[in-house]
Amino acid sequence: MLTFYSDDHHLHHGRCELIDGRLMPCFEMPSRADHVVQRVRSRALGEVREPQDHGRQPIERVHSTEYLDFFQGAWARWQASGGEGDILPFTWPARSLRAIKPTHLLGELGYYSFDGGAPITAGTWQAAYSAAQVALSAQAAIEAGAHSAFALCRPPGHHAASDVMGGYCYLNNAAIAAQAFLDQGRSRVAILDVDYHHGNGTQAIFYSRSDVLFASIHGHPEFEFPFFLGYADETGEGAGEGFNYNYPLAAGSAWEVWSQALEQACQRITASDAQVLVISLGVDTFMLDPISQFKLDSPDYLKMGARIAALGLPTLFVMEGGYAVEEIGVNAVNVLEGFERALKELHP
Ligand code: B3N
Ligand code: ZN
Repeated sequence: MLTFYSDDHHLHHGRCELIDGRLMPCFEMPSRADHVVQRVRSRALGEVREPQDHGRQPIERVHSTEYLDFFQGAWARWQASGGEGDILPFTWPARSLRAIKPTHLLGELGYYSFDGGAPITAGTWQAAYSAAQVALSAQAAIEAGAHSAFALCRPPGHHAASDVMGGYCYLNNAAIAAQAFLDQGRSRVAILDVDYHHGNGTQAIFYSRSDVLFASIHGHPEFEFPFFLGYADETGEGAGEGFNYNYPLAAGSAWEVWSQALEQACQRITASDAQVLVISLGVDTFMLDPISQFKLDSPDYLKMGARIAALGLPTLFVMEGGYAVEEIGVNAVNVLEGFERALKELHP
């Protein structure tokens, strides 16, 4: 399997996030992607390629121009105003306030974010832009005939909506790739989000559309981030009714329970007649993940890959979360190896 990867992700390294009333070093750190690419190389999964630059246009198919302009220009504005350290929002247009866009940089950042978990640093735009190009390059490889590809994106993307950042995410790499498939002639795409957290951004982007089926298996939002989306009764709206499926699970869920939800999601994908599949591949479902509460073990990821392969669709894997840094490479690559092995068994 081809992997697409850019060292540009090192340009983004937030200093801290607020947890339990304390500022802690960010869990979302560069060594995450370093471990994954090392594992890809050590297992000889296939060639690791630099992304091509597809420009801003395919990103603008998912994110608003105003949002992108704000994000791209935020660091320069921050510096010009004498700002020091990462740019972090501290107020949001919640109920009882008006969702109007202020002129102050930090007010505007509150307008364009849903939490304080997406710090903007000097290199965040470039890192996020390159991650989107990684996803687009992997998508292009599939359009050029590859059955599968791995977009080793960092920062992740599935919490980012059209004009909202949050949850370590700025540009929605999986959604950008899915939209590119549609723009290049596919008529139906499925996105399966196996990250521990609900892919609220991806859901929001495609919620009223019938050309993208979105299915997500995640910690129940009653107790887990992002809390305000990801319930089972969110099934799409308007033309998108019946094209959104959430499988919120209890804390402590292990493979036996998790795989039942995977089975249901896979049956929805098969029924949808999707022509191509995008996997939002988070491995924060791992039992030792420091911020999550599922109990998947490393061999389970091989089985996950095998079930995904049985869908028989051209498949783009897009890296999302996973914070057990020592094991993130093994777990992510196990999904890819499980996928490849199953393919060989299905089509020797
Ligand atoms: O949910 C958390 C969180 C939970 C537990 C923690 N411990 C026990 C130290 C720390 C943090 N934080 C909110 C931000 C989570 C963003 C998740 C990003 C992600 O992986 N999305 O898929
Ligand atoms: Zn996650």
